[in-house]
Amino acid sequence: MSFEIPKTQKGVIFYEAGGKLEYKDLPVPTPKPNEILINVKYSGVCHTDLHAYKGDWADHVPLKLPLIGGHEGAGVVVAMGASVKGWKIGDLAGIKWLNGSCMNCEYCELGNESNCKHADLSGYTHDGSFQQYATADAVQAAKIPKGTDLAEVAPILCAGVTVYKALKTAELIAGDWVAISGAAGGLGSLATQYAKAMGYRVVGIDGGEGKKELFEKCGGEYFIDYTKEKDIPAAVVKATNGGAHGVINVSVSEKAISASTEYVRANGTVVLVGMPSGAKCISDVFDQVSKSFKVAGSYVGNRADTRQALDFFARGLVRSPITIEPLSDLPEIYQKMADNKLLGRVVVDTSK
Ligand code: 8ID
Ligand code: ZN
Ligand code: ZN
Repeated sequence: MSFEIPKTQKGVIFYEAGGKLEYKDLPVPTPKPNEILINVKYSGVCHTDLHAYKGDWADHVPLKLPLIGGHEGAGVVVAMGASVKGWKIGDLAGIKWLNGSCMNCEYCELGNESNCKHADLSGYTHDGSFQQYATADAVQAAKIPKGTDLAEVAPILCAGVTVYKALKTAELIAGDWVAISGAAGGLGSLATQYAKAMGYRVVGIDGGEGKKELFEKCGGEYFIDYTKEKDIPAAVVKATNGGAHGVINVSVSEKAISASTEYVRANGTVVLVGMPSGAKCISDVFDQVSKSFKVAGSYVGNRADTRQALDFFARGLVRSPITIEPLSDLPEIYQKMADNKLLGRVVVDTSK
């Protein structure tokens, strides 16, 4: 199998953080010896892409500029560098946030590649999936089974993997209560489904039009609307008869993150996933000691987490709650995301 590769393509690029998002003709990149070239068909739009575009995290990790964002890309391998192993032209491949790492440090050695100091990030330090042709490190690119719907699988590549790993980090057992703060967003709507598939009971916190319906469609059991409920910790403690055994924080709200330390059950785990710019998680020390709960961070997942998260999807245990929009509409999608108006995940079609 071989593909004709054009010299130019469409993509969305910006030249400075928060600057104009330009949908235009861009050169098709050439894969390095260790890279595959993917004809990206669809890409999920993660809130991380909006943080990157706004420069929210630039003090922590410098942003590549100019930048083509996107890190939930699904497409077809159309070319590859000379040292690539394990891929064939025509295979389906996924672009993830972690595009590469040194594979040599103590973190990489143990499979904690996302913690590598030399991590290369798609749509942040490496041009990502908001273009029709993107390069990806052959070791980190995700293998997508033949016949998979590429629009539906796209959000699994970041949102799915991340929440699956975060749920593992909470160390729950079947029957435990897990609270998901931000339950009807891109990560939250998948977290609810993974949690249910893993045997947990889900209480979801979110607010706004249609969020309760989406949460219940995803298998959630008890919904709390943060725009209506005055005392969220009390409401979670009541719904779970003593507090959630685990909390997955996927909201983009500093206040909601700190509140989760008030409704976690004794000996439970608060997992931090959402990263509002400059946020602090405030936990009362007396409460944390006397209730002996943990606060843990969770950052995407490794290659095994990716394979396992994709397997849940392939078996139909989780479905992507997607709306498909043209790539050229990315500025409007970011605006709706910033205004908290999206339900589930938007996936962009790179052909439009
Ligand atoms: O590896 C990681 N740690 C990782 C991976 C991927 C994404 C972290 N993230 C981060 C993103 O950078 C972002 O900060 O997770 C966060 C959520 O990403 P997302 O799910 O892609 O965002 P979204 O679709 O906009 O969903 C956010 C939801 O939070 C709700 C919103 O209504 C929305 O449904 N929410 C907000 I904002 N404030 C809330 C509050 N106070 C709230 N829900 C409950 N209480
Ligand atoms: Zn993401
Ligand atoms: Zn490393």
